[in-house]
Amino acid sequence: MHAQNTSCALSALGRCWSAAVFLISGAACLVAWNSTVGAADIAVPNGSFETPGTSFVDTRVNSWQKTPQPAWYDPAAFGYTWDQTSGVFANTAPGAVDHIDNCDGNQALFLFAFPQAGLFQDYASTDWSSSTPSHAFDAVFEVGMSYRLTVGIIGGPGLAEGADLVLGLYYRDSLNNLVNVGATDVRYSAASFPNSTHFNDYEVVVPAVQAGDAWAGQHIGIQITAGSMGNSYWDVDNVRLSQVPEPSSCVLLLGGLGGLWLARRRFHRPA
Ligand SMILES: [Ca+2]
Repeated sequence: MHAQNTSCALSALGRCWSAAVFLISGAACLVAWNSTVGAADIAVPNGSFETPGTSFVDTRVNSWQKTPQPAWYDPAAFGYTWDQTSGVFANTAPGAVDHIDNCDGNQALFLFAFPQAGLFQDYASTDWSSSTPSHAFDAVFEVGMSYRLTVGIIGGPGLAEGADLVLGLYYRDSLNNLVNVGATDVRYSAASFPNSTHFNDYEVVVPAVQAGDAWAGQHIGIQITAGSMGNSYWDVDNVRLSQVPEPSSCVLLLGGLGGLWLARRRFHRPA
């Protein structure tokens, strides 16, 4: 009788211990989850195209590297050097007919709608000021994190219907190719861009990085590239990048502990 009571007491203690582990783990997960959500913005150097400062336009764009001139492009035929296909510009004064009403800061980027015209930035990229990478943008794709790129876009007046602009998050493979992990094709229509004075946000979302992904631990790259001939230009501003911890690891842990707890209860339940 005494031995049976002792056994019952130990069984009850075991159930309490399992419940305590489950609850403590759950609480720890929730604390960790809440403490990280919303606190993971990644700074993008010159993501708002505020430098170099200009009162009109400047084809130099700090911190961003321009795509190389493609073989098909003939500056004489188009009347612009390849370098002139993108640059920073100053917003006009409030009240002006072409004033952008939600420009972040005072400047933004213009990009001609010429195929392959664009800019990119990663750990190994350069800008107009030096051929040596500054390594200022050093974020990497961390396992268990998902990534969100948000960019303000304006389609310029007269852009051809269907002209596109590609936003991408990439890594460099072993051959130094820029390989998109996620991309969004922004396609112009008069309906989706009813004016050229207000930025619309577009996003690229990369789901939680897995340990086996080729980009796990690799430096993050951002690219903004015109996809087709559009007979006009795009404006770009306020490039934002954030990382969000994948909650499924906590959910899986809680699910696993909950399963163990239930199994243990069933094991000790009298027949
Ligand atoms: Ca800006």
